[in-house]
Amino acid sequence: MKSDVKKLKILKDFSFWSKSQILVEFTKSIPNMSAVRTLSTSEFARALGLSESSVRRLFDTGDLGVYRTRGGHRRIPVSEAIRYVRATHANLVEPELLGMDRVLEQVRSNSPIEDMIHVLEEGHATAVTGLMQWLFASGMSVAELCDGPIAMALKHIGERWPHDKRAIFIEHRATILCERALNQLRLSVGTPDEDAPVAIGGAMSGEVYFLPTLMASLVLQEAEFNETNLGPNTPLDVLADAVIDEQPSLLWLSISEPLRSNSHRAEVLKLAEVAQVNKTVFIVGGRHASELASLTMGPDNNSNLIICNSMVGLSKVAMQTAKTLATQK
Ligand code: B12
Repeated sequence: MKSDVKKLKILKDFSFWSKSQILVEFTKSIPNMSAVRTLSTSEFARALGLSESSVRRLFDTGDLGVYRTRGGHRRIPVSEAIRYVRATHANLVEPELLGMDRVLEQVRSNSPIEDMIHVLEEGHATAVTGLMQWLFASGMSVAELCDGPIAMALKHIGERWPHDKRAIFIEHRATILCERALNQLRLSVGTPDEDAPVAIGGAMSGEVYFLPTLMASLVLQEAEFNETNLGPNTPLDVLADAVIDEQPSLLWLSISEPLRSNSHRAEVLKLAEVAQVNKTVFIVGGRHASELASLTMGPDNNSNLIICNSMVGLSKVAMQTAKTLATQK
Protein backbone atom coordinates (compact mmCIF):
# COMPACT_ATOMS: atom_id res chain seq x y z
CA MET A 1 0.00 0.00 0.00
CA LYS A 2 2.72 2.39 1.06
CA SER A 3 4.56 2.09 -2.24
CA ASP A 4 1.28 2.66 -4.12
CA VAL A 5 0.81 5.89 -2.26
CA LYS A 6 4.36 6.96 -2.91
CA LYS A 7 3.86 6.45 -6.62
CA LEU A 8 0.74 8.56 -6.49
CA LYS A 9 0.21 10.06 -9.90
CA ILE A 10 -2.52 12.51 -10.64
CA LEU A 11 -4.97 11.08 -13.10
CA LYS A 12 -7.12 13.90 -14.35
CA ASP A 13 -6.64 17.31 -15.78
CA PHE A 14 -8.30 20.30 -14.17
CA SER A 15 -8.01 23.96 -14.84
CA PHE A 16 -7.05 26.09 -11.90
CA TRP A 17 -6.56 29.70 -10.97
CA SER A 18 -4.16 32.05 -12.60
CA LYS A 19 -0.85 32.48 -10.81
CA SER A 20 -1.53 35.92 -9.41
CA GLN A 21 -4.93 34.77 -8.21
CA ILE A 22 -3.32 32.04 -6.14
CA LEU A 23 -1.32 34.53 -4.13
CA VAL A 24 -4.28 36.84 -3.61
CA GLU A 25 -6.62 33.99 -2.71
CA PHE A 26 -4.22 32.71 -0.19
CA THR A 27 -4.17 35.69 2.08
CA LYS A 28 -7.94 36.11 1.62
CA SER A 29 -8.84 32.54 2.49
CA ILE A 30 -6.49 32.00 5.41
CA PRO A 31 -7.02 34.79 7.90
CA ASN A 32 -4.94 33.31 10.72
CA MET A 33 -1.87 31.69 9.24
CA SER A 34 -0.58 30.56 12.63
CA ALA A 35 -3.59 28.19 12.88
CA VAL A 36 -2.83 26.57 9.51
CA ARG A 37 -0.54 23.58 9.03
CA THR A 38 2.35 24.64 6.81
CA LEU A 39 5.54 23.28 5.21
CA SER A 40 8.96 24.83 4.94
CA THR A 41 10.61 25.11 1.52
CA SER A 42 12.78 22.07 2.22
CA GLU A 43 9.83 19.97 3.47
CA PHE A 44 7.84 20.78 0.33
CA ALA A 45 10.88 19.95 -1.82
CA ARG A 46 11.30 16.59 -0.05
CA ALA A 47 7.57 15.77 -0.28
CA LEU A 48 7.65 16.15 -4.07
CA GLY A 49 11.22 15.02 -4.68
CA LEU A 50 12.29 18.44 -5.99
CA SER A 51 15.38 20.51 -5.32
CA GLU A 52 14.98 23.54 -3.10
CA SER A 53 16.04 25.80 -5.96
CA SER A 54 13.20 24.43 -8.13
CA VAL A 55 10.77 25.21 -5.33
CA ARG A 56 12.13 28.74 -5.05
CA ARG A 57 11.53 29.15 -8.79
CA LEU A 58 7.90 28.12 -8.23
CA PHE A 59 7.63 30.90 -5.64
CA ASP A 60 9.14 33.42 -8.02
CA THR A 61 6.86 32.51 -10.94
CA GLY A 62 3.80 32.48 -8.67
CA ASP A 63 3.06 28.84 -9.50
CA LEU A 64 3.12 28.03 -5.81
CA GLY A 65 1.33 30.20 -3.26
CA VAL A 66 3.46 31.08 -0.28
CA TYR A 67 3.49 33.47 2.62
CA ARG A 68 6.25 34.85 4.78
CA THR A 69 6.48 34.59 8.53
CA ARG A 70 7.31 37.68 10.59
CA GLY A 71 10.91 36.45 10.54
CA GLY A 72 10.85 36.46 6.71
CA HIS A 73 10.73 32.65 6.25
CA ARG A 74 8.60 31.27 3.45
CA ARG A 75 5.89 28.74 4.42
CA ILE A 76 3.51 26.76 2.21
CA PRO A 77 0.10 25.82 3.67
CA VAL A 78 -0.61 22.08 3.25
CA SER A 79 -3.86 22.94 1.43
CA GLU A 80 -1.80 24.84 -1.17
CA ALA A 81 0.65 21.93 -1.47
CA ILE A 82 -2.32 19.61 -2.17
CA ARG A 83 -3.75 22.05 -4.71
CA TYR A 84 -0.36 22.17 -6.45
CA VAL A 85 0.02 18.36 -6.53
CA ARG A 86 -3.45 17.95 -8.00
CA ALA A 87 -3.05 20.75 -10.55
CA THR A 88 0.35 19.65 -11.83
CA HIS A 89 0.01 15.86 -11.65
CA ALA A 90 3.12 15.82 -9.48
CA ASN A 91 4.46 12.70 -7.82
CA LEU A 92 4.24 12.57 -4.06
CA VAL A 93 7.51 11.08 -2.91
CA GLU A 94 6.98 11.58 0.82
CA PRO A 95 3.20 11.94 1.32
CA GLU A 96 3.63 11.77 5.08
CA LEU A 97 5.05 15.31 4.98
CA LEU A 98 1.61 16.47 3.80
CA GLY A 99 -0.02 14.84 6.81
CA MET A 100 -0.92 11.67 4.97
CA ASP A 101 1.03 9.42 7.34
CA ARG A 102 -2.13 8.65 9.31
CA VAL A 103 -3.74 7.56 6.06
CA LEU A 104 -0.92 5.14 5.39
CA GLU A 105 -1.33 3.65 8.84
CA GLN A 106 -5.09 3.45 8.65
CA VAL A 107 -6.08 2.35 5.18
CA ARG A 108 -6.22 -1.37 4.59
CA SER A 109 -7.70 -1.90 1.16
CA ASN A 110 -7.59 -0.52 -2.35
CA SER A 111 -11.21 0.59 -2.06
CA PRO A 112 -11.78 4.24 -1.13
CA ILE A 113 -15.21 3.33 0.29
CA GLU A 114 -13.77 0.58 2.53
CA ASP A 115 -11.01 2.92 3.63
CA MET A 116 -13.48 5.70 4.41
CA ILE A 117 -15.65 3.32 6.45
CA HIS A 118 -12.59 2.23 8.38
CA VAL A 119 -11.26 5.70 9.25
CA LEU A 120 -14.75 7.00 10.11
CA GLU A 121 -15.53 4.05 12.37
CA GLU A 122 -12.14 4.35 14.05
CA GLY A 123 -12.85 8.03 14.59
CA HIS A 124 -9.39 9.41 13.78
CA ALA A 125 -9.80 13.01 12.67
CA THR A 126 -6.40 13.31 10.99
CA ALA A 127 -6.89 10.06 9.09
CA VAL A 128 -10.32 11.15 7.80
CA THR A 129 -8.92 14.50 6.65
CA GLY A 130 -5.81 12.83 5.23
CA LEU A 131 -7.82 10.26 3.26
CA MET A 132 -10.10 12.90 1.75
CA GLN A 133 -7.12 15.06 0.80
CA TRP A 134 -5.31 12.07 -0.65
CA LEU A 135 -8.31 11.12 -2.82
CA PHE A 136 -8.74 14.74 -3.90
CA ALA A 137 -5.03 15.08 -4.71
CA SER A 138 -5.31 11.86 -6.77
CA GLY A 139 -7.77 13.60 -9.08
CA MET A 140 -11.18 12.73 -7.61
CA SER A 141 -13.53 15.71 -7.82
CA VAL A 142 -15.26 16.96 -4.68
CA ALA A 143 -18.57 15.78 -6.17
CA GLU A 144 -17.22 12.27 -6.80
CA LEU A 145 -15.74 12.15 -3.32
CA CYS A 146 -19.08 13.15 -1.79
CA ASP A 147 -21.28 10.76 -3.82
CA GLY A 148 -18.76 7.93 -3.54
CA PRO A 149 -16.62 7.27 -0.48
CA ILE A 150 -18.28 9.74 1.92
CA ALA A 151 -22.00 9.11 1.22
CA MET A 152 -21.44 5.37 0.78
CA ALA A 153 -19.45 5.08 4.02
CA LEU A 154 -22.11 7.01 5.95
CA LYS A 155 -24.84 4.83 4.43
CA HIS A 156 -22.96 1.78 5.63
CA ILE A 157 -22.45 3.28 9.09
CA GLY A 158 -26.20 4.12 9.26
CA GLU A 159 -27.13 0.51 8.51
CA ARG A 160 -24.75 -1.06 10.97
CA TRP A 161 -25.68 -2.00 14.53
CA PRO A 162 -29.35 -0.91 14.28
CA HIS A 163 -29.99 -1.94 17.88
CA ASP A 164 -26.71 -0.84 19.39
CA LYS A 165 -26.68 2.45 21.29
CA ARG A 166 -23.03 2.99 20.31
CA ALA A 167 -24.25 3.36 16.71
CA ILE A 168 -25.53 6.85 17.50
CA PHE A 169 -22.17 7.83 18.99
CA ILE A 170 -20.38 6.60 15.87
CA GLU A 171 -22.87 8.29 13.51
CA HIS A 172 -22.56 11.63 15.28
CA ARG A 173 -18.78 11.42 15.38
CA ALA A 174 -18.52 10.37 11.72
CA THR A 175 -20.72 13.28 10.67
CA ILE A 176 -18.61 15.79 12.59
CA LEU A 177 -15.36 14.30 11.22
CA CYS A 178 -16.69 14.60 7.66
CA GLU A 179 -17.72 18.20 8.27
CA ARG A 180 -14.28 19.03 9.62
CA ALA A 181 -12.46 17.32 6.74
CA LEU A 182 -14.69 18.90 4.07
CA ASN A 183 -14.03 22.35 5.49
CA GLN A 184 -10.34 21.59 5.43
CA LEU A 185 -10.61 20.46 1.80
CA ARG A 186 -12.28 23.78 0.97
CA LEU A 187 -8.90 25.49 1.28
CA SER A 188 -7.46 23.33 -1.51
CA VAL A 189 -10.44 23.93 -3.80
CA GLY A 190 -9.76 27.65 -4.01
CA THR A 191 -11.96 30.71 -4.06
CA PRO A 192 -13.81 31.73 -7.26
CA ASP A 193 -13.44 35.20 -8.79
CA GLU A 194 -15.51 37.96 -7.25
CA ASP A 195 -17.58 38.28 -10.42
CA ALA A 196 -18.29 34.53 -10.58
CA PRO A 197 -21.98 33.52 -10.65
CA VAL A 198 -23.75 33.41 -7.29
CA ALA A 199 -25.41 30.35 -5.74
CA ILE A 200 -27.43 30.20 -2.52
CA GLY A 201 -28.95 27.23 -0.74
CA GLY A 202 -29.70 25.23 2.34
CA ALA A 203 -32.09 22.71 3.80
CA MET A 204 -35.59 23.56 4.99
CA SER A 205 -37.07 23.96 8.49
CA GLY A 206 -37.01 20.76 10.52
CA GLU A 207 -33.97 19.32 8.75
CA VAL A 208 -31.14 18.17 11.02
CA TYR A 209 -28.80 16.85 8.33
CA PHE A 210 -26.05 19.39 7.69
CA LEU A 211 -23.67 17.41 5.47
CA PRO A 212 -25.74 17.32 2.25
CA THR A 213 -26.07 21.11 2.03
CA LEU A 214 -22.42 21.57 3.06
CA MET A 215 -21.40 19.19 0.26
CA ALA A 216 -23.57 21.11 -2.22
CA SER A 217 -21.83 24.36 -1.29
CA LEU A 218 -18.39 22.82 -1.73
CA VAL A 219 -19.33 21.28 -5.08
CA LEU A 220 -20.53 24.71 -6.24
CA GLN A 221 -17.31 26.29 -5.04
CA GLU A 222 -15.45 23.72 -7.12
CA ALA A 223 -17.66 24.67 -10.10
CA GLU A 224 -16.47 28.25 -9.50
CA PHE A 225 -19.65 29.71 -8.05
CA ASN A 226 -19.66 32.26 -5.23
CA GLU A 227 -21.78 30.14 -2.95
CA THR A 228 -23.57 30.85 0.32
CA ASN A 229 -24.74 27.90 2.38
CA LEU A 230 -27.50 28.85 4.81
CA GLY A 231 -27.34 25.37 6.36
CA PRO A 232 -30.12 23.13 7.65
CA ASN A 233 -33.30 24.42 9.27
CA THR A 234 -33.62 27.40 6.93
CA PRO A 235 -37.21 28.65 6.47
CA LEU A 236 -38.17 28.59 2.81
CA ASP A 237 -39.33 32.22 2.91
CA VAL A 238 -35.77 33.18 3.92
CA LEU A 239 -34.55 31.42 0.78
CA ALA A 240 -37.25 33.18 -1.28
CA ASP A 241 -36.16 36.58 0.08
CA ALA A 242 -32.54 35.67 -0.65
CA VAL A 243 -33.46 34.97 -4.28
CA ILE A 244 -35.12 38.38 -4.59
CA ASP A 245 -32.39 40.31 -2.74
CA GLU A 246 -29.25 38.54 -3.96
CA GLN A 247 -30.41 37.49 -7.45
CA PRO A 248 -28.40 34.25 -7.47
CA SER A 249 -27.96 32.34 -10.72
CA LEU A 250 -28.54 29.08 -8.90
CA LEU A 251 -30.55 28.07 -5.83
CA TRP A 252 -30.18 24.67 -4.18
CA LEU A 253 -32.35 22.91 -1.65
CA SER A 254 -31.50 19.67 0.10
CA ILE A 255 -34.38 17.50 1.31
CA SER A 256 -33.22 14.67 3.56
CA GLU A 257 -36.35 14.30 5.67
CA PRO A 258 -39.76 13.15 4.41
CA LEU A 259 -42.00 16.04 3.36
CA ARG A 260 -44.57 16.16 6.13
CA SER A 261 -47.59 17.57 4.32
CA ASN A 262 -49.00 18.99 1.11
CA SER A 263 -48.47 22.47 2.50
CA HIS A 264 -44.75 21.70 2.68
CA ARG A 265 -44.84 20.76 -1.01
CA ALA A 266 -46.79 23.92 -1.78
CA GLU A 267 -44.11 26.00 -0.04
CA VAL A 268 -41.43 24.47 -2.27
CA LEU A 269 -43.62 25.18 -5.29
CA LYS A 270 -43.91 28.82 -4.17
CA LEU A 271 -40.14 29.03 -3.89
CA ALA A 272 -39.84 27.53 -7.37
CA GLU A 273 -42.12 30.29 -8.68
CA VAL A 274 -39.97 32.99 -7.05
CA ALA A 275 -36.90 31.36 -8.59
CA GLN A 276 -38.51 31.27 -12.02
CA VAL A 277 -39.59 34.94 -11.91
CA ASN A 278 -36.01 35.86 -10.95
CA LYS A 279 -34.45 33.62 -13.62
CA THR A 280 -32.72 31.51 -11.00
CA VAL A 281 -32.03 27.87 -11.76
CA PHE A 282 -33.55 25.89 -8.86
CA ILE A 283 -32.07 22.49 -8.09
CA VAL A 284 -33.44 20.18 -5.43
CA GLY A 285 -31.76 16.99 -4.22
CA GLY A 286 -31.53 14.70 -1.23
CA ARG A 287 -32.92 11.39 -0.06
CA HIS A 288 -36.52 12.65 -0.08
CA ALA A 289 -36.34 15.07 -3.03
CA SER A 290 -38.18 12.62 -5.29
CA GLU A 291 -41.32 13.31 -3.23
CA LEU A 292 -41.47 16.56 -5.19
CA ALA A 293 -41.58 14.77 -8.52
CA SER A 294 -45.31 15.49 -8.95
CA LEU A 295 -44.49 19.22 -8.91
CA THR A 296 -42.38 18.94 -12.01
CA MET A 297 -45.10 17.20 -13.97
CA GLY A 298 -48.53 18.33 -15.06
CA PRO A 299 -49.86 21.75 -16.05
CA ASP A 300 -47.90 23.65 -13.35
CA ASN A 301 -44.62 22.33 -14.65
CA ASN A 302 -41.91 24.69 -13.50
CA SER A 303 -39.05 24.43 -15.92
CA ASN A 304 -36.60 26.07 -13.52
CA LEU A 305 -37.00 23.30 -10.93
CA ILE A 306 -34.58 20.43 -11.42
CA ILE A 307 -34.64 17.34 -9.24
CA CYS A 308 -31.29 15.63 -9.04
CA ASN A 309 -29.97 12.91 -6.82
CA SER A 310 -26.24 13.38 -6.77
CA MET A 311 -23.44 15.86 -6.26
CA VAL A 312 -22.02 14.90 -9.65
CA GLY A 313 -25.40 15.86 -11.13
CA LEU A 314 -25.30 19.16 -9.25
CA SER A 315 -21.83 19.82 -10.59
CA LYS A 316 -23.01 19.21 -14.17
CA VAL A 317 -26.00 21.53 -13.76
CA ALA A 318 -23.72 24.19 -12.24
CA MET A 319 -21.25 23.97 -15.12
CA GLN A 320 -24.07 24.12 -17.68
CA THR A 321 -25.55 27.15 -15.89
CA ALA A 322 -22.16 28.91 -15.86
CA LYS A 323 -21.72 28.17 -19.57
CA THR A 324 -25.17 29.57 -20.42
CA LEU A 325 -24.47 32.70 -18.37
CA ALA A 326 -21.13 33.19 -20.13
CA THR A 327 -22.79 33.08 -23.55
CA GLN A 328 -25.38 35.66 -22.40
CA LYS A 329 -22.68 38.17 -21.36
C1 B12 B 1 -25.50 10.86 10.28
C2 B12 B 1 -26.92 10.36 10.39
C3 B12 B 1 -27.69 10.85 11.44
C4 B12 B 1 -27.20 11.91 12.39
C5 B12 B 1 -27.36 13.29 11.71
C6 B12 B 1 -26.31 14.27 12.12
C7 B12 B 1 -26.50 15.60 11.41
N1 B12 B 1 -26.87 16.59 12.17
O1 B12 B 1 -26.32 15.72 10.21
C8 B12 B 1 -28.14 11.71 13.59
C9 B12 B 1 -27.50 10.68 14.52
C10 B12 B 1 -28.55 12.94 14.37
C11 B12 B 1 -29.33 11.00 12.93
C12 B12 B 1 -30.58 10.94 13.47
C13 B12 B 1 -31.62 10.19 12.97
N2 B12 B 1 -31.55 9.34 11.92
CO1 B12 B 1 -30.06 9.31 10.69
N3 B12 B 1 -28.64 8.92 9.55
C14 B12 B 1 -27.44 9.42 9.46
C15 B12 B 1 -26.69 8.76 8.30
C16 B12 B 1 -25.76 7.70 8.87
C17 B12 B 1 -25.89 9.70 7.41
C18 B12 B 1 -26.68 10.92 6.88
C19 B12 B 1 -25.80 11.79 6.02
O2 B12 B 1 -25.44 12.90 6.37
N4 B12 B 1 -25.42 11.25 4.84
C20 B12 B 1 -24.53 11.96 3.87
C21 B12 B 1 -25.36 12.60 2.81
C22 B12 B 1 -24.58 13.58 2.03
O3 B12 B 1 -25.83 11.59 1.95
P1 B12 B 1 -27.29 11.66 1.34
O4 B12 B 1 -28.22 12.26 2.34
O5 B12 B 1 -27.60 10.33 0.81
O6 B12 B 1 -27.14 12.73 0.17
C23 B12 B 1 -26.69 12.37 -1.13
C24 B12 B 1 -27.81 12.54 -2.18
O7 B12 B 1 -29.09 12.43 -1.62
C25 B12 B 1 -27.52 13.86 -2.81
N5 B12 B 1 -28.04 15.09 -2.23
C26 B12 B 1 -28.30 15.43 -0.96
N6 B12 B 1 -28.68 16.70 -0.86
C27 B12 B 1 -28.65 17.22 -2.10
C28 B12 B 1 -28.96 18.51 -2.57
C29 B12 B 1 -28.84 18.77 -3.95
C30 B12 B 1 -29.17 20.13 -4.44
C31 B12 B 1 -28.44 17.74 -4.84
C32 B12 B 1 -28.35 18.01 -6.28
C33 B12 B 1 -28.12 16.45 -4.37
C34 B12 B 1 -28.23 16.21 -3.00
O8 B12 B 1 -26.10 13.92 -2.78
C35 B12 B 1 -25.62 13.37 -1.55
C36 B12 B 1 -24.27 12.71 -1.80
O9 B12 B 1 -24.37 11.67 -2.73
C37 B12 B 1 -27.89 8.15 7.49
C38 B12 B 1 -27.50 6.96 6.61
C39 B12 B 1 -27.66 7.33 5.12
N7 B12 B 1 -28.15 6.41 4.35
O10 B12 B 1 -27.39 8.40 4.67
C40 B12 B 1 -28.90 7.85 8.60
C41 B12 B 1 -30.39 7.84 8.25
C42 B12 B 1 -30.72 8.95 7.29
N8 B12 B 1 -31.02 8.13 9.55
C43 B12 B 1 -32.11 7.47 9.75
C44 B12 B 1 -32.90 7.55 10.91
C45 B12 B 1 -34.02 6.53 11.03
C46 B12 B 1 -32.63 8.50 11.90
C47 B12 B 1 -33.45 8.76 13.18
C48 B12 B 1 -34.96 8.71 13.00
C49 B12 B 1 -32.95 7.78 14.23
C50 B12 B 1 -33.73 7.80 15.54
N9 B12 B 1 -34.42 6.72 15.78
O11 B12 B 1 -33.69 8.78 16.26
C51 B12 B 1 -32.97 10.16 13.59
C52 B12 B 1 -33.89 11.23 12.97
C53 B12 B 1 -33.33 12.61 13.07
C54 B12 B 1 -34.31 13.62 12.51
N10 B12 B 1 -34.73 14.57 13.27
O12 B12 B 1 -34.71 13.50 11.39
C55 B12 B 1 -32.44 6.58 8.56
C56 B12 B 1 -33.58 7.17 7.71
C57 B12 B 1 -34.51 6.12 7.18
C58 B12 B 1 -35.58 6.74 6.30
N11 B12 B 1 -36.56 5.97 6.03
O13 B12 B 1 -35.53 7.86 5.86
C59 B12 B 1 -31.06 6.46 7.84
C60 B12 B 1 -31.15 6.26 6.33
C61 B12 B 1 -30.29 5.30 8.51
C62 B12 B 1 -30.92 3.93 8.22
N12 B12 B 1 -30.38 3.17 7.31
O14 B12 B 1 -31.90 3.59 8.81
N13 B12 B 1 -28.96 10.45 11.75
